[in-house]
Order: sequence, then C-alpha cells, then structure tokens
Amino acid sequence: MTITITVFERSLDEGRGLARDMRVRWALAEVGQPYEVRLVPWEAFKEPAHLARNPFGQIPTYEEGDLTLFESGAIVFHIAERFPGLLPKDVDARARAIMWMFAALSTVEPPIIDREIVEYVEGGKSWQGERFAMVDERIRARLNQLSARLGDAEWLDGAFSAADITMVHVLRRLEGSGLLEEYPNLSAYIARAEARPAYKRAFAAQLAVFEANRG
Ligand code: GTB
Repeated sequence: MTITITVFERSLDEGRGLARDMRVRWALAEVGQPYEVRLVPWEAFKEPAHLARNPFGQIPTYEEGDLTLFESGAIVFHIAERFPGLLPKDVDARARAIMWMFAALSTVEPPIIDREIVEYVEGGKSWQGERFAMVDERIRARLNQLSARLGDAEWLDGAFSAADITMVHVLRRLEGSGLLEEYPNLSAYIARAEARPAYKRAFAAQLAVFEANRG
C-alpha cells in the first residue's frame, strides 16, 4: 500500500532537515519503506483539502490506504508498530521506548520550541535578550538531565529505536544555538544518529525537495 506524507513545498529551514517531516522520513527510511511526498505550498496549509488531513493545518501528515494521521510523534509510533525494527519486542523495553518518545515530545521539545518563538516571533522586542536567557536556562535544565541519564550509552535505552529518532530530531532543532556544544555526550549521540545510512537517505530526500523548489 502506498504511503504518502505531506511536507513543506518550500521549507524555511533551507534544507537543514529541521521541519517535522524529517522524523517521519527517517523512520520510514529505517524500516525500508518507500513513500511518496505531497508538497504543500504555504497558501494551502489552511485550505479544506489539507485541513481534512490535519485539523490544525500543519505538516507532516501520513496517508496509507484509508488511514490518515497527523502529529509527527503519532506517525513515527505508527510506523514503528506497523513495520519491524524500531520498537523492541520485549514488553518492558517497548514501554520504555514509548516513554522516551513521549519524553522527547512533551518534556524536551517544549522549551526548544519556546526558544524558536523568542528567536523568530519576538525578534526586536526590548525584552528579547531576557527571554532568551530564561528560556535557555530551562533548556539547559532539560539537557543536563538528559545528558546525565544518557551518560556514555549509545542510545537512550539499549538498541536504537523510534525513541532515538524522536529525541535526536528534537535536539537537532537546537543547532546553531550553541547549547548542544555544552554537552559532548549529547553532541556525540546526535552525530551517531546522523551517521546512520537511513538518516542520510532521509536527509538527502528532504534536501532534494528544498533544492528543487527554492525560489
Ligand atoms: N505537534 C505537531 C507535530 O509534531 O506534527 C507540530 C507540527 C508543526 O508544528 N508543523 C509545522 C507546520 O506545519 C512544520 S514543522 N507549521 C505551519 C503551520 O503551523 O501553519 C515546524 C518547523 C517549521 C520550520 C522550521 N524551520 O524552518 O527551521 C522548523 C520547524
């Protein structure tokens, strides 16, 4: 059955793979599933055809036969359940992998998104510098805790899993902030993930879309 995902026709990240379709592409590449891409131009995000796929008018979405999904975490989870390779078979290990997916999305990602809001939406405000400092402290608190737990481990909990896809992609959104460099083990964790052939294929695929559609 054909899998189709939606992605930005023209991503603002200039092909850096920071938009959330990258997580989905990476999960599909890890499990070896081909997929098609539906490009969504900015003006179509809030039109009925796209709102039917995602009521919030966002990318990514995932279509597979009669199934339509939105929310990148739910999509990566579905891919990990549907195809072998991204979730452990052992019940307890599986529960922990799912826990880490939730941790990435609901504990680590929110302050990182707050930082993007300060950077892109609140630019020029007199208090932007103070907000940056506050948000960066909240991010550092999370990175300290994550770094302490990861230690010298290769992946979050035993073998590479959907949890690592989700966490690494969340952390990557800090690229350019200087914060990741304060945590050598987290930087090494990201580099390990980026060295995976599936990551490279997914990254190249999103970059090709950016290059084909740049203005
Ligand atoms: N919780 C949802 C999920 O995980 O799927 C959030 C989805 C989301 O925010 N999607 C963004 C979107 O569709 C794209 S990824 N925005 C358009 C809208 O809301 O109208 C966010 C994103 C955008 C751009 C960059 N960038 O340029 O670096 C990075 C991340």
